[in-house]
Amino acid sequence: MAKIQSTSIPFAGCFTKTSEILSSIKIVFAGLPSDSQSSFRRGSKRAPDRVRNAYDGNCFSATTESGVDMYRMVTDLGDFAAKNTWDETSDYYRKQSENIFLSGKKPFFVGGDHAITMPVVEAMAVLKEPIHYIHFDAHPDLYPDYNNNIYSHACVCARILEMDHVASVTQIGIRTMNAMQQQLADKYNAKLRVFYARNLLQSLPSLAFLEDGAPVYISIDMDCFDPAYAPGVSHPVPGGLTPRQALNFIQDMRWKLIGMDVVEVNTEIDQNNQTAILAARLLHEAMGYVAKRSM
Ligand SMILES: [Mn+2]
Repeated sequence: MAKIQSTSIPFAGCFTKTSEILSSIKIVFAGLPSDSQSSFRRGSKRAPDRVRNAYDGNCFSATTESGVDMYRMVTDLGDFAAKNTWDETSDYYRKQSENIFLSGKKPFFVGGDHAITMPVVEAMAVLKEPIHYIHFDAHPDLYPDYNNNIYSHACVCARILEMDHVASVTQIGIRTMNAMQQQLADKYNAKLRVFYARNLLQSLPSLAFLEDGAPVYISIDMDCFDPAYAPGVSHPVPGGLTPRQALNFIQDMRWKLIGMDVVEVNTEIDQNNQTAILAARLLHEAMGYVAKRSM
């Protein structure tokens, strides 16, 4: 019997670590494995490596759905290990992100819990232009604080709305709005748009208010999807989006994508790497979008 190939090819063969071609590569990948700000279950800190290896090149092609060959097009920077406290971790993630943005590279991150998005978005102030933040999530993450923690993963959008360089916040897939979070949504109604999952039965909104070429950062909490498609999340909420809707949204974008993260893949409760593979698939498609626009 022939020997079965057992070594995985990380991320469908899109990754490289070769330093001599680093300068020509504008797309970078990094893991932000911190789950200390998760309010309920932990378990997203092992997601970066799971996402790398579950999206195995023995099974998946480096060419995206929309036909962009990403073979060895992405530099894998490895994981930025969490520090002892969230303050230190946040500071570290902000500085690493600032360096990436200042060097003109487009980062694609895998968390970690959703808190990792706060320092990354904060870092975009170095770009000296207003940026637009798109937040895929079941949850509005609009608590002023959660259990006295203002940097909880339940406060991500509350903190991002406070940032002056963020021109708009758009939430897609929401299905857990409550009175306390609605109060904050009302306060920021000039800056915030909320699209509820119950109204998103077909294509996702094209966001006509965002001009062609506008600088956009996308954060995808995997619990935006219906738990049928993404069982490996800490807070599964029935009635969510489909992978098809999100992939089409990415393919049909009209903006300058300056970076993206995928967060809240909980490897402890994922099933057959279904959630990790979907996370990789979304990143792959968005990387292809960036590569195509810069060709
Ligand atoms: Mn969420």
